[in-house]
Amino acid sequence: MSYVDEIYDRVVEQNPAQPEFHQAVKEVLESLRVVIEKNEEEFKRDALLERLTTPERQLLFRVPWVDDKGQVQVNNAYRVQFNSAIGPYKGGLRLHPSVNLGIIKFLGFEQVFKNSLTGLPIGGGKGGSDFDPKGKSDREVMAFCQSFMSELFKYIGADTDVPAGDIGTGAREIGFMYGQYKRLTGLYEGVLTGKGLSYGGSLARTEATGYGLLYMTEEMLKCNGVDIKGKTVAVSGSGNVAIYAIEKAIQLGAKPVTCSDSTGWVYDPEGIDVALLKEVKEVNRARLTEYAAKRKSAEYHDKAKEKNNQWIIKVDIALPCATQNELNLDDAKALVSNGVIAVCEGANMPTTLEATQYFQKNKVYFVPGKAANAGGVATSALEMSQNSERLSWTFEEVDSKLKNIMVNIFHNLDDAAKKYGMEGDYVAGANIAGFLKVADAMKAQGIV
Ligand code: NDP
Ligand code: 2IT
Repeated sequence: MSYVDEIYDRVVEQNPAQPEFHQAVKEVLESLRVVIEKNEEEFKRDALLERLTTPERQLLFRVPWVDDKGQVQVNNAYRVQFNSAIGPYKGGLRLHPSVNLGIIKFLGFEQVFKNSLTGLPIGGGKGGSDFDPKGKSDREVMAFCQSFMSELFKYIGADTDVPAGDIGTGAREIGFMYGQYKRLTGLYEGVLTGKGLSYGGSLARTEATGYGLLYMTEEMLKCNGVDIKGKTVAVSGSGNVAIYAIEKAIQLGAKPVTCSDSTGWVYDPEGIDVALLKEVKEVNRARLTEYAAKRKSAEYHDKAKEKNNQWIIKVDIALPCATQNELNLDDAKALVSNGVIAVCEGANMPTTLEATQYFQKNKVYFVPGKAANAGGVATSALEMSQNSERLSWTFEEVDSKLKNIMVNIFHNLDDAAKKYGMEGDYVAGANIAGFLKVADAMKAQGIV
């Protein structure tokens, strides 16, 4: 059995009931096969793949907090410090009822390669809890965040591990967590990113993941002779990533016509009204029914009543920006039969392995999340730089650095795919380019 296959079996055996983690490892290992097989003996002797697929440290802790009725609630929380070969652990905190150790491990594993691709000195980590901020009062969210940080603060720091936002963790949650970290440690340091502008946040971090996704999509299409202008776009999700993907798509002359949340989706043939979407989601924290009620051209589809989702709409470009495995083989078939040109992942692993392979077989340009959504963490690293030098850069400065980073990532993965004889396979290109830097740093640092 080859070393790559041996490692995949080992991961499945040692991490039972963690299907998302297995899936993320499988995708990466398949891409790395060509690289590993060239030098299998050395990689095997150094147990490089065992170390790469085993987190350096995994923290599991309970988070007790008191709800508005005086009832004590207890949530499970996690921080997986996956790999620090190229910099301090860096990655978001997810707050969603579906969170478990396997989900956090898949996200942490992906983050290692993503952060490497940015070209910036950040290692990979991820954390979160099964706490659901939806429907909670601000006081309840604060109680949770303070209790969560009362445990987490022992393990993080501006030079060791720097968490940030992810699903369910936005500016409000980061603010409460930052306040508690400062209170407990007395340190005013860049221990979290995605902070508010009044206390060390970076301009353009809010927009960065969505904008970066569009910079990547534009560059990838341009290199394949396609102009993004005038193209129709299906977006899923209506959170931080989706909103700013829609905003930048409009700025680039494309037309986003869908968005979604966990209860329904909207088809708006006139093009999504991004100002209205921000009001509904960012200000009112409401459902998309409110968007549809205020917008004549919008059709609302209730997920509980219909089997279909937004991927049945005929579009040129699909940008899944909600959550993992939200685009399956049937969805891929619908998109391909409607002539989709490109799929770029705003979320982490939103496309199943079968759907990804179907796109690639049908010559759809496909850019995986670890490259396409890297603008968020890259701008987090720019926030860390600004915090270290105690300065803040203008919006234009951060945005232009973000754009350069996304264009560079595309060329790095494109070149890696070509170098290993897989031209146009951006999944392989991203995994290989991300891996090579981490592997080199791990080798140089000895057996640790
Ligand atoms: P938000 O919490 O801001 O938004 C998430 C969106 O996805 C909401 O519209 C939410 O709907 C929907 N959603 C979440 N879970 C599910 C589910 N199980 N089924 C259906 N819909 C769901 O999160 P973000 O926009 O920050 O994150 C979206 C994705 O992008 C995630 O995969 C995240 O890991 C990834 N990402 C985020 C980055 C960032 O900087 N924020 C950076 C890189 C990647 P509802 O409100 O109804 O729950
Ligand atoms: O998945 C991701 O890259 C994020 N949620 C952002 C991480 C970060 O540290 O900004």
